[in-house]
Amino acid sequence: MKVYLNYINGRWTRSNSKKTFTNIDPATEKPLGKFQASNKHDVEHAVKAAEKSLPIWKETPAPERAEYLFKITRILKRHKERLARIETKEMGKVLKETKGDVQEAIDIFEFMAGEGRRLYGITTPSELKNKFNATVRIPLGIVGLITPWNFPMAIPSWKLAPALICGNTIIFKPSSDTPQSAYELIKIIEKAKVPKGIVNMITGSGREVGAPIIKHPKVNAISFTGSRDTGKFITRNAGLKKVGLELGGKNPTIIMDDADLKLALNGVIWGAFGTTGQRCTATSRVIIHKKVRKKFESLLIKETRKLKLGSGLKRKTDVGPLINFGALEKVSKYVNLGEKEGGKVLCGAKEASKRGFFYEPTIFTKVKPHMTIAQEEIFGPVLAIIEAKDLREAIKIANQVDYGLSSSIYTNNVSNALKAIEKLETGIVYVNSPTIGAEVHLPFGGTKDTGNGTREGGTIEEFSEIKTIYVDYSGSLQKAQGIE
Ligand code: TXE
Repeated sequence: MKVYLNYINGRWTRSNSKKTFTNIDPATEKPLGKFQASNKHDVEHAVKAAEKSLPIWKETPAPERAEYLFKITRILKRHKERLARIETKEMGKVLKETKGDVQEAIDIFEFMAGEGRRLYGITTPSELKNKFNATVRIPLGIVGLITPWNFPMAIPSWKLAPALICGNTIIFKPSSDTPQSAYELIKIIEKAKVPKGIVNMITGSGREVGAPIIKHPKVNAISFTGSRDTGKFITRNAGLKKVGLELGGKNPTIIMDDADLKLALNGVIWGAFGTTGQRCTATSRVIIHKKVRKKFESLLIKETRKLKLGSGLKRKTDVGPLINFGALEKVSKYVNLGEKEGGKVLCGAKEASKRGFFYEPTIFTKVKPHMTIAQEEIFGPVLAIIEAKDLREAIKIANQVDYGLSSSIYTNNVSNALKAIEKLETGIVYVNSPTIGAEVHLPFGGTKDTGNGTREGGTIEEFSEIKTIYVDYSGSLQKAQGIE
């Protein structure tokens, strides 16, 4: 079986631990390759490389840094089909979705390459004569990127591209469920001839690799996407580092009695069961006006039963497997809990195959807002339907969760739409489309427990800071605030 290596200081390197772990295909449970089970010594090695290359990269003009990003974009485009197949094999989601995942990587590298000729600061008048005031963007230094498995190429790219264009050097730790996608991405960065030491990748566990990155005194910032528990661990252990967190959601779709139900139906199916429900923006709650609940449910059951489970590599498959056995157990546990707490199963609620981590798309009705399946992130193909008597109540229910990532409303009434836009407490609101479907050039992130207020995507905020500049050309000592 192929053994994959770490990428440190421009060289493919074995871990100091001499240990490996095995990457598994979730559809077949077959091994795909062995990856380095790295440790804190590898992190140390990578930090040294990142430290050494930082002055060089920082001083490279941003438009020149951008040329590398354009190159990465071009190579990604050429390899899109191949990369999508690799992703599907190790992560499970269907090919059309992994193609979208690679496309997202292409888009963000292209967008951030353009940023190389912007990186805007501001100029503003001074309160004094003969004085010039401005701001410029500066890099943070060494940044640690820790990523999950559900968008194996898009999420790392969402972090790598802005971190690179802003002039940072990088220690990247991908999820151990999708190390091959990360490996392929780094191969492309190597092919684009990004100078050595600027991007370093180390595979391994959260405890052995993630934690040492988070705690390392020379790492200046952490950008993390993953579970709320790990997010909290980072907050407790990162000291004064700048930290960006994206920690998931419990995303509602509100369906009003004036909505186009066919449109809502397609949106809910895609939002709830696309990526087997394993998106931070997945639709996990439908909050529906009581007048249309029954009709919508019968349409939804019919369509959901038509979904074909199977290998994501097969053209006819709609829903792939869950990521691993732990996820399968977690989903089963929540479904049992949902039934115990009084939810009524409309379809699904069982494992779907002896081999592979398949679980049938599952719909609960008669769900009350306080129930566990209406509150906690399940991260699987499980949808809870909650009835509401009007828009006010629907919005109240929508907001009654700890998370605040994404929400959507289906309505043909413009006042309903605008009220929802105003009142929904999420970082992203969709009107007449599902809770998923972010575009890379818009800010992405959420309120409340979804994170710590940072945004990713079309913004460089997370990966740069601001230097404020005052130039006094009066030739005399001028004091601000009118001090004589
Ligand atoms: O996440 P973890 P997992 C949620 C979702 C899912 C659950 C568990 O509910 O079911 O999290 O998924 C690294 N120090 N989301 O176990 O553990 C880890 O190695 C440093 C939502 O995959 O948070 C991996 O690289 N790093 C989510 C990354 O953190 C640590 C996407 C994520 O792993 C670490 C994924 C530690 N102590 C899961 N522990 C979203 N927001 O979309 C783990 N890691």
